Amino acid sequence: MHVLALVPALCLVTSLCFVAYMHLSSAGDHSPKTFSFSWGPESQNVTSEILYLNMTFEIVDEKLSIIARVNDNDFNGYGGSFGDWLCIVLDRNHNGKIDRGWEHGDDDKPYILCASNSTVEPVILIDDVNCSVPKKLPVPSPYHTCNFDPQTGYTFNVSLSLQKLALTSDVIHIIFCDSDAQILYPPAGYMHGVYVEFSFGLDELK
Ligand SMILES: [Ca+2]
Ligand SMILES: [Ca+2]
Ligand SMILES: [Ca+2]
Repeated sequence: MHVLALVPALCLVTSLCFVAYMHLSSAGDHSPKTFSFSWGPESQNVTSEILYLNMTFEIVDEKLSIIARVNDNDFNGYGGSFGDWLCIVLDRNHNGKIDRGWEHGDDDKPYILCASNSTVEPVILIDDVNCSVPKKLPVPSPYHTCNFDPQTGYTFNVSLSLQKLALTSDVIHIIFCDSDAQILYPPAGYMHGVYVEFSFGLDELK
């Protein structure tokens, strides 16, 4: 049986306004978990409408499957820059938190997932909304594929080896960068998109 619960957004650290997130799950059968986030038009420039970011987590063939849907209104692939991209940061150094900053920002080795199905390494998570990447061309991504529908926006399909990650914490940090968007200047710094950080409930997927 599906259970729909509206969960107070207490575990989020995003500085921007968002409405809430919903957790849609099936009780006790290890089925996918979906978290839905939204931002009003006044708190993002990705779209002139409400921006939705829906994240679905599932374990498939010993891998962590993440499907991210975001209703950006304009495709931007690689073209002299990185275009639009999704950044996923997991606690890969097993210290129970997402590491940021020039000194420790690569400790958790962020994944940069470009709209053009490419990626680039290494990456530093500088702060909540910004990454530093090397000046080199992106390469085909072994982690994800990305599709764009003009009506509904992006769907990122991500697959990561749980064995390699060996996660002891399920905190996750997500940035969506819309390279077409005008920069916003929230207190956390400048940004072309939005970010969230939350726990996705890894144990409940197993
Ligand atoms: Ca846009
Ligand atoms: Ca875009
Ligand atoms: Ca960490």
